[in-house]
Amino acid sequence: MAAKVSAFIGIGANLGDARVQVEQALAALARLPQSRLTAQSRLFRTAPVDAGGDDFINAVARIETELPAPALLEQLQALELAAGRERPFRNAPRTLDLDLLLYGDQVIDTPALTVPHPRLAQRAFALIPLLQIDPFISIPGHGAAHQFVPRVADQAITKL
Ligand code: A4P
Ligand code: MG
Repeated sequence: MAAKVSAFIGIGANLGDARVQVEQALAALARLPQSRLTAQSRLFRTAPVDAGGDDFINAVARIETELPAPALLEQLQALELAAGRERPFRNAPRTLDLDLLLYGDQVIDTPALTVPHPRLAQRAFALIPLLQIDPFISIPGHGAAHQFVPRVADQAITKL
């Protein structure tokens, strides 16, 4: 049996009924193979960062998984597709965006996958829900995640 890894997944949506999309994504994450949903943040309304369109609904989920990171990314992309995600241009409004934020304490740098997510520490919409689940979580290579909060203090985020 493969070792279990604790992985954090960032969920975002700002097209269609974003709140429903995020809630359905949480339910879908709970059904991933070889995985168990062990924590979920509240839902947050956030102003777009480096993106246009409406406000986003964001959340973070923690799963315990036996899936290797590339297989987990494939599962996340299949869920995005099932939610009707289209990619007309980078950072376009999206029905559902699932990002692998952290995969245990692993550092992964391949063409398809960068973990920790390279923009995690700069974005309130990922950092704040992550810290709600685990205030003492570390970002491998960067140290305690909470130290980055003051740097994102200008980004609008409210709890639903
Ligand atoms: N990829 C590499 N590493 C990862 C990873 N750790 N997790 C690759 C997920 N994917 C990863 O992703 C493009 C490619 O990144 C994938 O094919 C995968 O192999 P994408 O989801 O198609 O493109 P994207 O989402 O437009 O780009 P990206 O880089 O995910 O954008 P960001 O940086 O995640 O930003 N503002 C608010 N308020 N809330 C948001 O949720 N999201 C974005 C997206 C911008 N502004 C936002 C929000
Ligand atoms: Mg993405």
